[in-house]
Amino acid sequence: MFKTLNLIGGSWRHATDGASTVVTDPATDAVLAEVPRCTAFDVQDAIGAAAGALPAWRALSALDRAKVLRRLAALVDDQRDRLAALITSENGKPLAEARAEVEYGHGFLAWAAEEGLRVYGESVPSWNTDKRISVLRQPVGVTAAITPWNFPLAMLTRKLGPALATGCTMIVKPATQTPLTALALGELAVEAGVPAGVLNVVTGSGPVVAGPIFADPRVRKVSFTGSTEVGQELIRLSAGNVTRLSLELGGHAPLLVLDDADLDVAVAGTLRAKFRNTGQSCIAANRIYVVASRYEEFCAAYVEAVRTQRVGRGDQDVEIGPLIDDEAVKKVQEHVDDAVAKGATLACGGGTVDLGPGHSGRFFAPTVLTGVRPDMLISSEETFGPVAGISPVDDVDAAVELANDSPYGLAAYVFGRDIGQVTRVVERLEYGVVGVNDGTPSTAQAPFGGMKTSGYGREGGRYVMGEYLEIKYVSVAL
Ligand code: TXE
Repeated sequence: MFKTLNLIGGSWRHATDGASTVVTDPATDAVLAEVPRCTAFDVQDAIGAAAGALPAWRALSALDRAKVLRRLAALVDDQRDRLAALITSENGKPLAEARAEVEYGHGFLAWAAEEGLRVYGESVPSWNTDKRISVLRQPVGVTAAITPWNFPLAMLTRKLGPALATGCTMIVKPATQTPLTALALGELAVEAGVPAGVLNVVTGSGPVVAGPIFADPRVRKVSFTGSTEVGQELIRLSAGNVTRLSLELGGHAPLLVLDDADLDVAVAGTLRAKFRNTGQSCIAANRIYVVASRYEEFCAAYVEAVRTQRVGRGDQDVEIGPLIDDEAVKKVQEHVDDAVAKGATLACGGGTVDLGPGHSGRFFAPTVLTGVRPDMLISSEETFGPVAGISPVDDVDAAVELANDSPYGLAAYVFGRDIGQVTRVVERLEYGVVGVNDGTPSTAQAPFGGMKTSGYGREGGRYVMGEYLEIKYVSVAL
């Protein structure tokens, strides 16, 4: 086990009032650890530590910061088995997926370390020949990250890497269900030589942390990944000090299977796009639209593939782990029941699976519903579970129209072979990420983020660096 106390200003601390919360394994209900339930004073201390560490950290050369981040990335890589086991124990995901998350999360640190060396300013030719215009890009300052439980490591490294690379300091608040991975990363950061106060990790309730963060004018930026409702609350809280925000919120990804799609590629891609992380992903394919000419064939092959998915504890050889908590089970069941009541056909699954002693009641059978219509909850709300809803569509235009008919705009998928048709569809989709014959498009080198109520800001690639940089224009009269 890694550290289980809060990291504030380089020291490991209990909450000021001694309060703590128990972290449990969603697969077994076993108690994993107790972590502090931080108070507003702890958060204020963390802000003070981050502000105190800022001048020295931003004054370092980008190369010196890169050296620290490279060491952190190397430590994450060295500790991948321990980290993966920790992710599986607190999140429930199958070990193979936890390992993939560590590799994916490591990528953001490795990428940011090098991208931080390429934060260029600009010299702009002035129309006034007696003036010189230059543009500087400087760290925004103290930042905060509020992260979700579905990818406890990767959702953090994609914020932490660029923040530290650009010369910002950070306060991290992980999800209450999965604080251990964030604390482990804090421990590795200390070992890598991240100076005291540059990274602080506080565990506790969202509102308790958000209050002091948005009330303090020294915190210049907050990066949040989580639900749209909480994102909207953060927008309101950010008004007081006009705190900068990046928001990666909910999604309701459409997946289009076109008339000339390769069946095997479409089935395998849709399986990953829907069931990865037991469907608890903001880019999960929640609406599968198949053109009528391929509908029966696709549904038959897909149901057969879904039936092979093994359900069980993440430390066993399975594809589907438990849902994160009882509330999630309730919501997923409600969505399935609503769809069936409104006329969808249950092709497989449909409810929780009893795996016997030593297992919690949070295992939900991989489920496929066919004949799904827009009035069903599953068509508009994020199910966040292993439930695939498939609908037939007349043609490609109808598919695009339905795909765009959503308040969300995070990810979309297209399966088809005609490059012309696929290109036109991609250009019409109102989504920030599009996978073409690709069910797993996320990677550290590419910008990830959404449109509409899925939020704003981009994480990954060179684009994320701008999220942690201020632009300063300097005019010099000669
Ligand atoms: O998210 P929350 P929850 C979606 C998904 C899921 C639903 C609810 O549909 O079923 O949201 O999940 C912190 N001020 N996504 O309840 O509440 C919280 O402690 C400040 C999509 O877990 O948004 C955690 O650290 N912070 C998503 C983080 O916000 C607050 C991933 C996310 O929790 C807060 C997760 C507050 N008032 C859920 N309230 C994605 N985009 O991948 C909570 N938090």
